[in-house]
Amino acid sequence: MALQNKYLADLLETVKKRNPGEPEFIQAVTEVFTSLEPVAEKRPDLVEAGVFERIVEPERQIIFRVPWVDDNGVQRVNRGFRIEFNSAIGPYKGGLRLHPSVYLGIIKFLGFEQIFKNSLTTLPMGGGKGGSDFDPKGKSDGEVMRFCQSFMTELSKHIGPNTDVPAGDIGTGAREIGYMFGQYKRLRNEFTGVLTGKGLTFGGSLARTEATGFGVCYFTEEMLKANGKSFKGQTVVISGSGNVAIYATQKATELGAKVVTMSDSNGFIYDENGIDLAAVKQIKEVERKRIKEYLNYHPEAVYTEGCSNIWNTPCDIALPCATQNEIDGESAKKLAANGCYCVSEGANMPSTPEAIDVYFENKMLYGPAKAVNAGGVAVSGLEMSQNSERLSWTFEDVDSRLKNIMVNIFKSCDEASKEYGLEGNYMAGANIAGFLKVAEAMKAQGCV
Ligand code: NDP
Ligand code: 2IT
Repeated sequence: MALQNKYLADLLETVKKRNPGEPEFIQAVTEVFTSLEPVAEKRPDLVEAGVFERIVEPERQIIFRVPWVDDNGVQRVNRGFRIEFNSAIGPYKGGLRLHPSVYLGIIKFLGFEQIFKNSLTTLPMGGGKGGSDFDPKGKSDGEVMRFCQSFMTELSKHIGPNTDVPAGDIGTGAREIGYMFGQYKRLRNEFTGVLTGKGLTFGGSLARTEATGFGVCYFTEEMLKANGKSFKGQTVVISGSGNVAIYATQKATELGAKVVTMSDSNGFIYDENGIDLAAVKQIKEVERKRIKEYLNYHPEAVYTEGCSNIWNTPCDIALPCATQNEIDGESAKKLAANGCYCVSEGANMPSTPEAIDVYFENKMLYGPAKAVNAGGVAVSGLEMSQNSERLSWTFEDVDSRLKNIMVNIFKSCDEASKEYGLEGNYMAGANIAGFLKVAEAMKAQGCV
């Protein structure tokens, strides 16, 4: 649907012209602008302060060469990125994605989303994102280490505990963060909380590993509760089998649901008895193998090659936890036709605009990524606090703060949706609530 507000429609055209060949970034801006139309009408002061123009332009974009030597002595070159998008409410904060599909448009969409997500957490964090087109899959530990050291050699010039604090994302887990932290410490001769998602022996926070997936379920449970439902007894389809998917599966199961699928980029497994998470953890976290291996543990389960048919699986609730645009309009229609009444997003922007239209047409409960998956960065914020005071909190303490934050994020989305006459549209609620805090800060700080 075209934008009705002329000011935002014209600005979107400018954004499209200024950022050619970046469809994911344009998709993210279009969605946010669609939600912000009533805000632009109601708040001419923010229009006058140039907040909309400034918020779509990254404060700084860093692109750099990452040379490294593979195990055969061959020189390799990847491209590194860090987009420092917005520092109105705190130091730039956001993950690093290592995946062959990474290019400027992916990092910019993720950095843009991160601004609003971080604002929703209520913690003082600006928005940023980075990464590289390096593919950790099939690389030895030594190769991953040499890549991470080279990547950090350049990145270290731009980040710092009060400037920009990266973390994990697709392809970047505890191993990669450890290598990067070691290199930063060596280069700068300082031990600071410059990265989050660190190992527990050197400043990491308990519950950071679980945070995104647990947070997905805390938000979703709250959304279900507000609509007279709960996870109890529900059949859940989860995509992905990485950090977010694994801990979403664990928490959904603890809350009484039966999770019947998980996937990787090759295909998906269906286990009608409910996923055996110990087997998945062994395959993915320990052995770094493919999800197909699940059949070695459970021959009665079914493996299907390819990812998209996962959305044909009948379910009550779908939690996409793999990657952007993994649910298109057709997949969304299949979900709806098979009785799915709730889609809540663990991955960043997993639904295409057409899929989102289908959710609304079918009156499904829709939890948007920037609210639903904010638990990861929220606990990153708590890791920063612990590093600053040189203390570590217990698992229970961090987990209960996480839960509290997720409950409040749902509340903010719900209230903003009601205030703007869009009750039940949590996408609009998340975009509006996330935007307003950043916008007020940008206005107060003047034209910077
Ligand atoms: P991981 O690297 O741990 O896992 C990613 C999972 O998604 C893997 O199963 C992977 O399969 C699959 N996947 C990745 N890319 C594709 C693709 N192009 N097509 C199909 N499947 C794919 O990453 P995370 O679990 O950390 O991240 C998952 C999502 O959650 C991402 O969108 C990320 O941005 C988002 N997110 C992550 C947070 C975090 O704290 N880690 C916080 C908030 C959001 P394969 O192994 O075959 O590549
Ligand atoms: O998308 C995300 O929010 C993340 N990958 C986590 C970012 C962080 O800084 O913990």
